Amino acid sequence: MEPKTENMGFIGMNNTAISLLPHDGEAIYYPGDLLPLSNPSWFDILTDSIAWSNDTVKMFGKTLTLNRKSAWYGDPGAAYSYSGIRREPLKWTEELLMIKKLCEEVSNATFNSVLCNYYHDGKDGMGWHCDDERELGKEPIIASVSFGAERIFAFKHRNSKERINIRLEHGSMLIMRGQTQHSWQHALPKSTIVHEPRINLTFRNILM
Ligand SMILES: O=C(O)CCC(=O)C(=O)O
Ligand SMILES: [Mn+2]
Repeated sequence: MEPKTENMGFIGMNNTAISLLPHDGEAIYYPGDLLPLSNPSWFDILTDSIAWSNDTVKMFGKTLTLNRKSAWYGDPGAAYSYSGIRREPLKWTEELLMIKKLCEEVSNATFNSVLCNYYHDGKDGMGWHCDDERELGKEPIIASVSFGAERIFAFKHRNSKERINIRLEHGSMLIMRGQTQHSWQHALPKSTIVHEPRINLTFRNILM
């Protein structure tokens, strides 16, 4: 698989990728047709090859099991704690390493881990949050790749409450960097009109 790196400029250069945030961070959207991930078979390959388990969150001292499924992969030692739960990484699969390499080429950054999320349909979503855990460092770079059903992804500025929505299509990539995780929250809102499943992979770099 040879990624097409020659046409990955920002909007204003050659109109191939879209810069979403007006200030306080950078979020660049690469539509699926810019990347070599648009083959629909990617969805089934990832569904079958990732060790999905039901996601859990700790709330008011109780552990709740969510419908959404997830998995955490990475280099040995790249453990991640969020929502009060510490996760040790599973060993990289061939497919995840291939997608990681593409993310590194597009973002010019390196990643040592990935959070995989599986949303059965529009009833599964993710609430407002920032990926600002200490182990991600001061200005984390996160590459988010989506497969399957198109879903709206929303940003909300922490102070001004400005809202920006983007439809994340199959085979697309969203790169967040700079101040994004400090100044903007993001969410995957639930939807009554989405009946198909979606997979999202967020590649991260855990400081070790
Ligand atoms: O599913 C998505 O597009 C967002 C996932 C996300 O924000 C996360 O895993 O932190
Ligand atoms: Mn997030």
